[in-house]
Amino acid sequence: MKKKENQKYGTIAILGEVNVGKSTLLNLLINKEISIVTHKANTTREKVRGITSDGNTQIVLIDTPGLSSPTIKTDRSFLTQVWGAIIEADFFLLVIDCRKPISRTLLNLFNELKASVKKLPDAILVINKIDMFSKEKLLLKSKEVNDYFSFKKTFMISALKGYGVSDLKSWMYATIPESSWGYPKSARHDMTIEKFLNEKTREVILLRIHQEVPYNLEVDTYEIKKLRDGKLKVWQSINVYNARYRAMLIGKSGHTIKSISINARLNMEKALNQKIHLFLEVKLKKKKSTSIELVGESH
Ligand SMILES: Nc1nc2c(ncn2[C@@H]2O[C@H](COP(=O)(O)OP(=O)(O)OP(=O)(O)O)[C@@H](O)[C@H]2O)c(=O)[nH]1
Ligand SMILES: [Mg+2]
Repeated sequence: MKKKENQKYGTIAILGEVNVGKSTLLNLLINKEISIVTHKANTTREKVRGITSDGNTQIVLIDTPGLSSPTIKTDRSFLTQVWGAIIEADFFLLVIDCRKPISRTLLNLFNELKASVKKLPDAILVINKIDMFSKEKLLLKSKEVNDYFSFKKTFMISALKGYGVSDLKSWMYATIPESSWGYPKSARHDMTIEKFLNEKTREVILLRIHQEVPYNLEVDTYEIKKLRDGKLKVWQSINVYNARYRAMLIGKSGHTIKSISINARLNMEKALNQKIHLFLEVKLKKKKSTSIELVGESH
């Protein structure tokens, strides 16, 4: 894209432990639900880029998979994705849940950041979920975390209720460097339509199905057809590697898959603002090593 006068453009990575509200914050900052949110840990599996443009400034926010405790064996690619996002960013937001004590996972992260030989972008601490915590304790929390790692700035917010987010937004817009934009003004994310639709279905599965099943499947949109009347026909498969998981997803008399399909379609219609015909099936695929062996559910 041609360099334009006075344009500001930058990238901000959002990282932190699982379930702290990273995706909720991304959606709030770009004012669109592009990254799926559930009460379960490890909802985000791959980096998601959200884009917001306002006035002369365009910001790319990268949502990353949450870091989890060493007792949870997650895919190594999660870590690679988090570091990739840090390296590519102009600064990064470390989001923490104000109610949680500082964990070994965070201490490990601080040590790795300090030991990095690469020059890293400035770190901003975002203390989230302040709607669930007392004001007095928040100041102590901020001091405690800043004693471990020196953050350039600290914000206290509730991504769910929107508290404190306008301060964070103003700071971001003021801090983004001068540079020409990377995307057209209308761009809101960089996902393909297929990936976007896959995630809408995965969100419903995470909410509907428990235990390890949602972590051991992939949703694949393998065909999309646009009809003359503007409706979209979408064919998706949920690929699983274990016959037991297939049976759980289908449910008695196909009850479960039917309900997943209806809710996924409604989500898609809401997000895209158009009518959709969804054809959803569960496919049993050949064995693949699982990426998550133990997953903690937290609220
Ligand atoms: N009370 C409260 N809940 C919040 C807040 N922000 C997020 N949540 C809730 O926390 C849960 C996790 O939110 P996510 O945005 O999916 O968290 P995440 O950090 O992206 O999680 P992973 O993708 O699993 O790493 C959801 O149930 C959110 O509604 C907040 O400010 N206050
Ligand atoms: Mg997430």
